[in-house]
Amino acid sequence: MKILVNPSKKSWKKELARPVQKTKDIEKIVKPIMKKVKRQGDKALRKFAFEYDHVEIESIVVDPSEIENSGKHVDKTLKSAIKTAKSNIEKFHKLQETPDLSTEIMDGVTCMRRSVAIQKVGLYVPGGTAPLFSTVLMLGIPAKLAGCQEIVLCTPPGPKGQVHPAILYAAKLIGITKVIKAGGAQAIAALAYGTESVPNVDKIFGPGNQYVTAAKQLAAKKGVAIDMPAGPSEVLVYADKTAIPAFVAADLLSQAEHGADSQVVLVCPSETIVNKVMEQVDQQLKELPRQKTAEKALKNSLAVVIDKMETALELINEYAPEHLIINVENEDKAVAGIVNAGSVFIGNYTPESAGDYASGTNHTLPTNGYARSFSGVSLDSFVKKITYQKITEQGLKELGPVIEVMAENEQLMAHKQAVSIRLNYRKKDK
Ligand code: HSO
Ligand code: ZN
Repeated sequence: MKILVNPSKKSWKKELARPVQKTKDIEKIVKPIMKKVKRQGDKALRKFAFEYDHVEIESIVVDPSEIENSGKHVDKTLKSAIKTAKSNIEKFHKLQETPDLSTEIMDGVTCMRRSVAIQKVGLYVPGGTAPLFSTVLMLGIPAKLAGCQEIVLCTPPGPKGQVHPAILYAAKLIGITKVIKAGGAQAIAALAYGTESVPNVDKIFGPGNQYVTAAKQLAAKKGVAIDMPAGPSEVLVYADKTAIPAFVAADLLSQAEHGADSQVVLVCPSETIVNKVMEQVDQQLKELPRQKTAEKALKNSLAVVIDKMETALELINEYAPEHLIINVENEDKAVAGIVNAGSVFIGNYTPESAGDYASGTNHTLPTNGYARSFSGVSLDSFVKKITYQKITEQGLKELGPVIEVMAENEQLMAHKQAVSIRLNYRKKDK
């Protein structure tokens, strides 16, 4: 990890740049995959499962009985943990429901707004070495709460052509019945275009590697909505002398182990604290099964010494981390000063893993600086808001002249006429 001491503001952008992603090269690989799925449907999915996942798959769709019986293959303590996490995530996301709005704006002019579920959604859940069953909860729970009619879950098949039982178990608890054995860009293509077995959807959610992300972006160009442009995981820890170095190191490593392209940043008011944390990082790293991955991520990472809190907050806001851990004495002041972050974790006893799994907040968050303008996934991501209005004859008498004069000045006479014809209707009759 590189260490910077009071770097000049001018240098922040360059020093804090995320590892570059070569999107052009990736698109070149992803486009033909998507085209093939569009043309050949399930046949292409089977072919890609063989090519990329090295398994022969007869049925792309997981048999419902397999979902139903998945609990038999999941350890008891894990099942109970998943249930607790589910209940917490449900509680927090249920709270996010927005009430329908209705108000009489002027006499006889009523405006309303209602949240309506996006009808068909596709959830992508990464598999492979780390089957992210937690992501099933993070996406499936708000989708169900929102009332989405069709929920399709895609996840790559494991070495025996099976889906990890914990993924199926989480799906079962939520009530997801359609699970598709497909991963990578081909899964996104199936959700975007539809195949014989996979219904096409209105919006695609979920994290994934660079191929999945590129495919989602291509799908977005074709008019399918996506949750956000996801990138590699990141965490920024802001720690002072009140932070416990071993805890800080563990938090940095928890994101570093996600992938070689992940980035972690440590911001401290003094170099002494940085050194203490680094010592802990070295020590804890040795014990990690994913040591190699974490080591690579640490190469892209840095520690920044900034003595003044105001300046530190300015840097954090400019970086706009996906996850921000605040471990400083005056935490209230620091929290209040944050305007750009995906999710904030406050105090010594709030590890980022809590939000990844079980506290209740969502772990699908904006990376790569998108936290400046994007929110993480929430119940809102699964609904759209429809507005309604009802104007009475008397109401239009009031409001009509306002519309008429505005339309006239925009020189849109048909717009004006749509009002005038109504205002004059009775007069003519009489
Ligand atoms: N930190 C990841 C989510 C995750 N971590 C899933 C563990 N499992 C992205 O926010
Ligand atoms: Zn994580």
